[in-house]
Amino acid sequence: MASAEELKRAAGEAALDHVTDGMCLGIGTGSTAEAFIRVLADKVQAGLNVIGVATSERTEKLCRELSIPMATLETLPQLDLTIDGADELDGALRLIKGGGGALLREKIVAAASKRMLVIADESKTVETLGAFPLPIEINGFGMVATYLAIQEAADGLGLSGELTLRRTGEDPFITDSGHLILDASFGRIPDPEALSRALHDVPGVVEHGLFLGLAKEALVAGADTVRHLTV
Ligand code: ABF
Repeated sequence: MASAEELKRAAGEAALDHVTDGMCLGIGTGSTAEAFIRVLADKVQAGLNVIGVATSERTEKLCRELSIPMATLETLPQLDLTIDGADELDGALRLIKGGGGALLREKIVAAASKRMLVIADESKTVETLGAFPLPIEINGFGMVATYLAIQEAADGLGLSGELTLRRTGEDPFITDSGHLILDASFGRIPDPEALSRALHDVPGVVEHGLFLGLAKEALVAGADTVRHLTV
């Protein structure tokens, strides 16, 4: 039985087949993305010519430590391909992301890319999104009002559940963009598009972890193979 680390590495290695010389790459956050970064760095050392745009300070730091040439969206506003992990993916390649706290920059980078390729181990595949609590990035001003407005919006869709302020130890977790995250345990989300629209209508919500219509391909590592899913 392959270990989780072996599955992540297998997905990362399979993603390399989609990286061609001269590409401008969006590079994701999380342990699967980091497995990809490490194998990408080996290829760069061997002469592969790419330039990366990071989706978090953590990713930026790792890529620079591994001598992967990096830029920012300011200088590279249109990317060829973003490779990133996910917390959940369904059959339509709708995703829940943000477990790593980087959803805002991840979504901006993915949207600035011609293609988004998700890399994940098979434990991330689900029939219906929602077992993983949905991360919602909020401004933080008037947090209680935002909290109540999110609950009301979800209630309007027949969803309910705990909204938990994400913490690092005792302190609220602060994203790279200076925001807070509420993790919403709504349970099964039968209509992610409707929830996405409802959340975007809540003042104070900066972004959420539903990635809809962004990923058209995924590499899913299982015990003895890496499946290439497309929609
Ligand atoms: C990041 O990767 C996050 O959006 C997502 O939560 C995380 C998945 O992490 P891992 O690959 O470590 O399971 O893109």
